[in-house]
Amino acid sequence: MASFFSDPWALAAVGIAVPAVLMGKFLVTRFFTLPHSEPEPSPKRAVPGEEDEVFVLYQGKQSIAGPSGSLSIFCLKVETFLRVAKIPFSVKGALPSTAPKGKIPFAKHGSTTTCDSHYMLEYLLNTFSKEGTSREHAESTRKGDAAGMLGDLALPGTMDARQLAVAKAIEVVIEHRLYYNGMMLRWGHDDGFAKITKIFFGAVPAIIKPFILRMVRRNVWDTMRAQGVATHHVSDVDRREIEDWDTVATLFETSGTPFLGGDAPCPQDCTLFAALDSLLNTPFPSKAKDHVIAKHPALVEYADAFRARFFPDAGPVDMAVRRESKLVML
Ligand SMILES: N[C@@H](CCC(=O)N[C@@H](CS)C(=O)NCC(=O)O)C(=O)O
Repeated sequence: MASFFSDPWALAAVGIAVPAVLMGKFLVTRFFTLPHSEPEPSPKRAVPGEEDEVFVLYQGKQSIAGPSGSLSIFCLKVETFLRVAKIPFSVKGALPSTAPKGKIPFAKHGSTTTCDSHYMLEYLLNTFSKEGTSREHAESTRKGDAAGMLGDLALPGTMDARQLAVAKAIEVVIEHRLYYNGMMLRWGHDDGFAKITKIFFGAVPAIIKPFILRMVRRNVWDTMRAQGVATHHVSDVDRREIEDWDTVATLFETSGTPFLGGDAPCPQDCTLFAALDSLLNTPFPSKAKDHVIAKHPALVEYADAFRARFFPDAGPVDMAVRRESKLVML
């Protein structure tokens, strides 16, 4: 044994072999294996007896009332829904790395965990609305709600098929197209990323900051590449974003009602509000922001009125942030 530790060739061989094996294992896991656990189905409603527990929403620390505004449209969508539906809730800060499925928001309600804003809203509707699957509980606790309503929310069952289809189509445009354009603006381009660095990584110690920044930005870049947006020049991304907002505006304006849900907001109004607030009231200038402000005043008025009604604690819109525009990139 003594001779092994005194033999420089043996030590060098171990010094090379151990990192090589670890690196090989990492590469095989990272690039050649699929996650083998089958995802569990989303819970559809509260466990009986747990409906009265407080619903806890885990989301990013940047809140609509904070200096940088609502940075995650998915988190803001769920918080908006809870406020509109008047469901008691509390909020806790979380990072994607601590989330059960690697993304925020997620939620805990009694012994039940829900991930993904879509399935959270489904769970909340089933648990709390009179029309939901937890009817007995809802009827006993939400007597004050008018028929077809949950708090101030119009339930999907009150909407006609076309109205509901329009609302859902708008949500798809927002979550699967516009969201990624915003991501490119914030994480892909250097000006946006400089702001993201200040907002998210201000507290990271300087010595490890460059590595953390590169690692996280690289991860986000992989997502944007897989989705496709990162393969395009900024001018192409901008043009498509503007087209998408025009589509949303046309569908909204031609509906002839104050909300997608008619006279009251429906679940997809929460998504539309979140996307507009995130576009208009965060410090990330873009051509699409300028375009919406100039060409679609009805959308801007809708977002501002929604904010004033359901987020009075967020205070008035910061017009300096609203006016900050025409970022020149690349
Ligand atoms: N479909 C999900 C999307 C959630 C999502 O993409 N969240 C982002 C923050 S806005 C996230 O956690 N990203 C981390 C990652 O993808 O690694 C939902 O509706 O909740």
